[in-house]
Amino acid sequence: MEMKIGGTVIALALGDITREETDAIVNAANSGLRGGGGVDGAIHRAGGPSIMEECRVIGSCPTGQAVVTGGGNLTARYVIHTVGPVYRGGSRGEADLLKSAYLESLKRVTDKRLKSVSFPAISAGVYGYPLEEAAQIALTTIIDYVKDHQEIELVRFVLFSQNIYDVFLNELKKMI
Ligand code: AR6
Repeated sequence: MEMKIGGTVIALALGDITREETDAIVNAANSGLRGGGGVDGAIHRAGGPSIMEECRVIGSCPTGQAVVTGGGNLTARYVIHTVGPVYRGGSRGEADLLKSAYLESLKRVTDKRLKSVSFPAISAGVYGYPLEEAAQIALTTIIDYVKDHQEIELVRFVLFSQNIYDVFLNELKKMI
Protein backbone atom coordinates (compact mmCIF):
# COMPACT_ATOMS: atom_id res chain seq x y z
CA MET A 1 0.00 0.00 0.00
CA GLU A 2 1.30 3.48 -0.84
CA MET A 3 0.20 7.00 -0.11
CA LYS A 4 1.68 10.42 -0.80
CA ILE A 5 2.33 13.17 1.73
CA GLY A 6 3.36 16.14 -0.41
CA GLY A 7 6.39 14.88 -2.33
CA THR A 8 7.04 11.85 -0.11
CA VAL A 9 5.75 8.34 -0.75
CA ILE A 10 4.88 6.42 2.43
CA ALA A 11 4.73 2.70 1.67
CA LEU A 12 3.79 -0.39 3.67
CA ALA A 13 5.35 -3.66 2.53
CA LEU A 14 5.43 -7.22 3.78
CA GLY A 15 8.93 -8.69 3.83
CA ASP A 16 12.49 -8.88 5.06
CA ILE A 17 14.12 -5.47 5.59
CA THR A 18 17.62 -6.81 4.82
CA ARG A 19 16.61 -7.03 1.14
CA GLU A 20 15.55 -3.41 0.85
CA GLU A 21 17.06 -1.15 -1.79
CA THR A 22 16.44 2.14 0.01
CA ASP A 23 19.47 4.34 0.80
CA ALA A 24 19.26 3.31 4.46
CA ILE A 25 17.51 0.69 6.55
CA VAL A 26 16.75 1.15 10.24
CA ASN A 27 17.75 -1.46 12.79
CA ALA A 28 15.85 -2.06 16.05
CA ALA A 29 19.00 -2.41 18.14
CA ASN A 30 19.84 -2.56 21.86
CA SER A 31 21.66 0.22 23.67
CA GLY A 32 24.91 -1.75 23.79
CA LEU A 33 24.81 -2.14 19.98
CA ARG A 34 25.77 -5.74 20.65
CA GLY A 35 23.52 -7.39 18.08
CA GLY A 36 20.86 -9.84 19.10
CA GLY A 37 17.82 -11.62 17.72
CA GLY A 38 14.96 -10.34 15.60
CA VAL A 39 15.65 -7.76 12.95
CA ASP A 40 18.99 -6.88 14.58
CA GLY A 41 20.28 -10.43 14.14
CA ALA A 42 19.00 -10.57 10.56
CA ILE A 43 20.73 -7.28 9.62
CA HIS A 44 24.10 -8.31 11.07
CA ARG A 45 23.89 -11.75 9.42
CA ALA A 46 23.04 -10.33 6.02
CA GLY A 47 25.32 -7.29 6.24
CA GLY A 48 28.46 -9.06 7.45
CA PRO A 49 31.01 -8.22 10.16
CA SER A 50 31.88 -4.66 9.13
CA ILE A 51 28.61 -3.38 10.65
CA MET A 52 29.47 -4.86 14.06
CA GLU A 53 33.01 -3.50 13.81
CA GLU A 54 31.57 0.00 13.35
CA CYS A 55 29.08 -0.57 16.19
CA ARG A 56 31.97 -1.47 18.52
CA VAL A 57 33.73 1.77 17.68
CA ILE A 58 30.56 3.79 18.34
CA GLY A 59 30.11 1.84 21.60
CA SER A 60 26.51 2.47 22.65
CA CYS A 61 23.28 4.27 21.86
CA PRO A 62 20.81 5.45 24.52
CA THR A 63 17.15 4.47 24.21
CA GLY A 64 15.36 6.87 21.87
CA GLN A 65 18.55 7.88 20.01
CA ALA A 66 20.01 6.69 16.67
CA VAL A 67 23.49 6.17 15.21
CA VAL A 68 24.67 5.38 11.67
CA THR A 69 27.00 2.74 10.22
CA GLY A 70 27.69 1.66 6.68
CA GLY A 71 25.59 -1.08 5.15
CA GLY A 72 28.31 -3.69 4.74
CA ASN A 73 27.13 -6.32 2.25
CA LEU A 74 23.58 -5.00 2.21
CA THR A 75 22.13 -3.20 -0.80
CA ALA A 76 21.32 -0.26 1.49
CA ARG A 77 24.30 2.08 1.85
CA TYR A 78 23.67 2.81 5.53
CA VAL A 79 22.18 1.18 8.59
CA ILE A 80 20.61 3.53 11.12
CA HIS A 81 20.67 1.77 14.49
CA THR A 82 18.03 3.03 16.87
CA VAL A 83 16.94 1.77 20.26
CA GLY A 84 13.26 1.61 21.07
CA PRO A 85 11.96 1.26 24.63
CA VAL A 86 11.23 -2.00 26.39
CA TYR A 87 7.47 -1.87 27.04
CA ARG A 88 6.79 -1.99 30.79
CA GLY A 89 3.10 -1.12 30.99
CA GLY A 90 3.10 2.23 29.22
CA SER A 91 3.62 4.67 32.10
CA ARG A 92 7.41 4.80 31.94
CA GLY A 93 7.75 7.19 29.05
CA GLU A 94 7.55 4.44 26.45
CA ALA A 95 5.48 6.43 23.95
CA ASP A 96 7.88 9.43 24.01
CA LEU A 97 10.88 7.13 23.68
CA LEU A 98 9.38 5.23 20.76
CA LYS A 99 8.51 8.50 19.03
CA SER A 100 12.06 9.69 19.65
CA ALA A 101 13.52 6.51 18.12
CA TYR A 102 11.65 7.23 14.86
CA LEU A 103 12.43 10.96 14.96
CA GLU A 104 16.15 10.54 15.64
CA SER A 105 16.35 7.95 12.83
CA LEU A 106 14.70 10.42 10.45
CA LYS A 107 17.17 13.11 11.56
CA ARG A 108 20.05 10.81 10.55
CA VAL A 109 18.38 10.48 7.11
CA THR A 110 18.35 14.26 6.87
CA ASP A 111 21.95 14.60 8.19
CA LYS A 112 23.18 12.24 5.45
CA ARG A 113 20.94 13.86 2.80
CA LEU A 114 19.39 10.51 1.92
CA LYS A 115 16.29 10.17 -0.25
CA SER A 116 14.87 6.89 0.99
CA VAL A 117 14.70 4.80 4.15
CA SER A 118 13.04 1.61 5.38
CA PHE A 119 11.83 1.01 8.92
CA PRO A 120 10.86 -2.16 10.80
CA ALA A 121 8.24 -2.07 13.57
CA ILE A 122 10.62 -0.81 16.29
CA SER A 123 10.02 -2.27 19.80
CA ALA A 124 7.15 -4.43 18.52
CA GLY A 125 9.03 -7.75 18.87
CA VAL A 126 11.26 -8.74 21.79
CA TYR A 127 10.64 -5.35 23.49
CA GLY A 128 6.93 -6.11 23.69
CA TYR A 129 5.30 -2.82 22.58
CA PRO A 130 1.57 -3.35 21.85
CA LEU A 131 1.31 -3.43 18.08
CA GLU A 132 -1.59 -1.00 17.50
CA GLU A 133 0.02 1.69 19.66
CA ALA A 134 3.44 1.08 18.14
CA ALA A 135 1.99 1.40 14.62
CA GLN A 136 0.14 4.59 15.49
CA ILE A 137 3.26 6.24 16.94
CA ALA A 138 5.40 5.08 14.00
CA LEU A 139 3.00 6.40 11.35
CA THR A 140 2.13 9.73 12.98
CA THR A 141 5.78 10.53 13.70
CA ILE A 142 6.84 9.80 10.15
CA ILE A 143 3.93 11.59 8.49
CA ASP A 144 4.55 14.71 10.62
CA TYR A 145 8.27 14.70 9.84
CA VAL A 146 8.01 14.34 6.08
CA LYS A 147 5.53 17.22 5.88
CA ASP A 148 8.50 19.46 6.74
CA HIS A 149 11.10 17.36 4.86
CA GLN A 150 9.81 16.95 1.35
CA GLU A 151 13.35 16.18 0.18
CA ILE A 152 12.81 12.63 1.50
CA GLU A 153 11.27 10.80 -1.45
CA LEU A 154 10.36 7.44 0.08
CA VAL A 155 9.74 6.00 3.54
CA ARG A 156 8.94 2.30 3.60
CA PHE A 157 7.70 0.24 6.52
CA VAL A 158 8.89 -3.31 5.95
CA LEU A 159 6.74 -5.55 8.10
CA PHE A 160 7.64 -9.09 8.84
CA SER A 161 4.24 -10.83 9.02
CA GLN A 162 0.78 -10.43 7.52
CA ASN A 163 -0.62 -9.65 10.97
CA ILE A 164 1.82 -6.77 11.55
CA TYR A 165 1.16 -5.48 8.03
CA ASP A 166 -2.61 -5.56 8.61
CA VAL A 167 -2.30 -3.63 11.89
CA PHE A 168 -0.17 -0.93 10.23
CA LEU A 169 -2.57 -0.75 7.29
CA ASN A 170 -5.52 -0.37 9.62
CA GLU A 171 -3.83 2.42 11.60
CA LEU A 172 -2.82 4.21 8.40
CA LYS A 173 -6.38 4.07 7.07
CA LYS A 174 -7.61 5.75 10.26
CA MET A 175 -5.25 8.67 9.57
CA ILE A 176 -6.26 9.46 5.98
N1 AR6 B 1 12.75 -7.65 8.49
C1 AR6 B 1 11.75 -6.85 8.98
N2 AR6 B 1 11.24 -6.99 10.21
C2 AR6 B 1 11.72 -7.98 11.00
C3 AR6 B 1 12.76 -8.85 10.58
C4 AR6 B 1 13.28 -8.65 9.27
N3 AR6 B 1 14.25 -9.42 8.76
N4 AR6 B 1 13.02 -9.72 11.59
C5 AR6 B 1 12.17 -9.41 12.61
N5 AR6 B 1 11.39 -8.37 12.25
P1 AR6 B 1 12.61 -7.09 17.23
P2 AR6 B 1 12.55 -4.91 19.24
C6 AR6 B 1 10.34 -7.66 12.99
O1 AR6 B 1 12.41 -8.11 18.27
O2 AR6 B 1 11.21 -5.35 19.71
C7 AR6 B 1 16.97 -7.65 19.41
O3 AR6 B 1 17.50 -8.77 20.03
C8 AR6 B 1 9.67 -8.36 14.16
O4 AR6 B 1 8.66 -9.25 13.68
O5 AR6 B 1 13.59 -7.35 16.15
O6 AR6 B 1 12.79 -3.45 19.02
C9 AR6 B 1 17.81 -6.39 19.63
O7 AR6 B 1 19.18 -6.70 19.76
C10 AR6 B 1 9.04 -7.18 14.90
O8 AR6 B 1 7.80 -6.81 14.31
O9 AR6 B 1 13.02 -5.63 17.87
C11 AR6 B 1 17.24 -5.84 20.90
O10 AR6 B 1 17.85 -6.43 22.04
C12 AR6 B 1 10.03 -6.04 14.62
O11 AR6 B 1 10.91 -6.51 13.58
C13 AR6 B 1 15.78 -6.21 20.84
O12 AR6 B 1 15.70 -7.36 20.01
C14 AR6 B 1 10.88 -5.66 15.82
O13 AR6 B 1 11.18 -6.82 16.58
C15 AR6 B 1 14.94 -5.13 20.21
O14 AR6 B 1 13.58 -5.48 20.29
